[in-house]
Amino acid sequence: MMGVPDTATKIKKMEIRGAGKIAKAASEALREEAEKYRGKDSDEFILYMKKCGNILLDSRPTAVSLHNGIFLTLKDMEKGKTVPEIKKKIVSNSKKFVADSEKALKKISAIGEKLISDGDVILTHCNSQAALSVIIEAHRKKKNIKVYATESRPWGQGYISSAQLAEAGVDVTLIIDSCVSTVMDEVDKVFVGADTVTVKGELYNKIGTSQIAAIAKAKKKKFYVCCETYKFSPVFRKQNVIVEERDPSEITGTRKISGKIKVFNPVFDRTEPKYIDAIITEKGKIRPTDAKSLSVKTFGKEKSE
Ligand code: RUB
Repeated sequence: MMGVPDTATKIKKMEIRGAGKIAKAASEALREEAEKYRGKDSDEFILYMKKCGNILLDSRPTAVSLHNGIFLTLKDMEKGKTVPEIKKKIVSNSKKFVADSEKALKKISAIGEKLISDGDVILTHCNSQAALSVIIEAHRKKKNIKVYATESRPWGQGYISSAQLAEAGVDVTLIIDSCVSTVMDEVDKVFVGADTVTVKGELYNKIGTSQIAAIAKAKKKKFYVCCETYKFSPVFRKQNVIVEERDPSEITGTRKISGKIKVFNPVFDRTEPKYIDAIITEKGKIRPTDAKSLSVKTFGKEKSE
């Protein structure tokens, strides 16, 4: 277990990455901070835990999972009157959040695999635990599938995905991102994860997702988003989703380029709902137009409208 500052640094540096993993790591870090707190004043403890939550929140801006994971872990802590009571609440919230996340992934894999038929060629982008769990479950059900995994520059998360798929015994082919159009004729279905799904049913996911969705639509291929409901975003209903931009050196690497050249490195992009056939959640398969009602069910009307 790591404390809050270490976890926030690891998230910033992408040593812990992926919307689900950062949310769980943040929740566990808050649990650890709460458990090791030695003060006696409950108001000070609450302030301290809020400060810890804010440190984690600042580590990556786009994935609403991080916000929701922190919110659900610190939820109702004010109802505790003493430090031990507050600690108990935070610890049980965190355990519940992590356990629910794991259960959600299992449900998503069970629901999603039904969308995969024997003989399907699938394309996935970046490295999503939710999307891979669906694909691996279909393979486990003995469906004969072939997967294209995009490299996902600049970080190369596709190397992680292809290794995980190969390890599970799936027939996987790694491609560069600009090869998507070339293979799309052969592809039947695209499965990707989510960092945020807004109440309008827009998807924020790894940069390049929206291009893949547009190509899939143009070639009449199915485009599915696999995501736990804690990636639905009541917080971004009024403010726009902040798309993280990272250091240009992540793109240029060791290449020397002229100082006159600007480099733009946004990490995520927005896919319009019209490109999405369905969003697979632990509460079922929904259309993007149902994102608002699912958000209301999950987070309450006041937060989601
Ligand atoms: C990861 C990414 C993933 C989503 C969903 O980006 O875009 O598709 O986070 O992943 P990064 P999961 O590597 O920059 O964090 O389904 O595992 O939550």
